[in-house]
Amino acid sequence: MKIKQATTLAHPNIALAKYWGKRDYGHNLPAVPSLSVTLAGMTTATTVTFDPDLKQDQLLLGGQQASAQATSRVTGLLDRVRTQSGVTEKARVVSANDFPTAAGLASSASAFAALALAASTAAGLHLSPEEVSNLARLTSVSAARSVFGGFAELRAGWPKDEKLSAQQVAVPEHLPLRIVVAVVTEGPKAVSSTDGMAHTVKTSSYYASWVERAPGIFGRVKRAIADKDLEALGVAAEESAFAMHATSLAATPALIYWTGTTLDVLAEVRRLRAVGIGAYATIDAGPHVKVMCAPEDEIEVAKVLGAVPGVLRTIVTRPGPGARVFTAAEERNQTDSMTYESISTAYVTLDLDSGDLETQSVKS
Ligand code: 2P0
Repeated sequence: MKIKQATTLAHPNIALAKYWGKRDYGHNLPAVPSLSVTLAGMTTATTVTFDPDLKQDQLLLGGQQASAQATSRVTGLLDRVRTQSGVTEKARVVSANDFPTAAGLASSASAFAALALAASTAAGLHLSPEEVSNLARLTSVSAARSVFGGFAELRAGWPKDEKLSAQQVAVPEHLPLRIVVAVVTEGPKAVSSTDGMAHTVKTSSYYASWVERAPGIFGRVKRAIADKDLEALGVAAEESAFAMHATSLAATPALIYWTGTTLDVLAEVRRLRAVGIGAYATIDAGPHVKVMCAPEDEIEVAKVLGAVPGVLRTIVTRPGPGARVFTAAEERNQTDSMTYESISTAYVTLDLDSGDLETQSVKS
């Protein structure tokens, strides 16, 4: 009997035009369009095995049994795959990140993009990338974008939408771009993205204005990418991030994802611009600052940000590939993100090492 198993790789993404807030039509639909860049160099690897001996779905994250809450989110996606494929077995899901879990940079985006592709492949479904993206989105909106490499957009949802998938707008090589991540805290954030945006939708008096303004900013981000215009992209991406955080700050009680170090890094980014270096900041639902710049400025930007008191370290990333089924031969050819050896090591350590489950699935 053929074993129903697949292993996949996926990367986190950073939204340049942010998604924040869901429609209330059901189906986990975003209220605003978003556009992101999928990152090379940080990888989630996930294996799904449908096993007739299992009584319930099992989830191992970073080598440890996951919480009931995390497992139930995964079961939601697996149930959709079982319904569509006719597979009835429960599944064992083993997932690990090759980036430090304690950095608070792990992402539900790479986790659910990898899971959607692995589960559907293991079940024998031959889904298109758009179908995988839709499957991932139903569990985590940002994951829809990580199915695609380079730059990917996801439009806002509308009342009749049951299916909604991201699509690629440009390949990774389209725009020479570096993103320097200034890591400012360890560990998971206090309020998850899902809870934070629900609270914002419910209580923020600025939410309506965010929903009205976001499509215009999205349009400018998209145009700047098409034009390969880093300055226009950076300015629009900063506006998107600040508008998203403004709507959260206006929630009751206020939702504040920043720390003092976040503001210190933002001041440094402005100082860099004042001396002629094209550096632009974006911040997700957490305190870390992600700074876009041209490849020739990455060393200087990383040096300056790394010297800000409170910054624990910097990580330099660039646009990377989308989710894909893991094959040893494919990985040996890959030079930019990660090596076959390092992924193999991640696998070997899965059963032996322990890791913090919750931080693995929390988006920074
Ligand atoms: C984004 N974020 O566009 C925005 C910017 C965080 C800030 O998408 O509830 O994990 O699973 O759909 O996708 C994080 O939220 O939330 C997110 P759910 P998700 O990347």
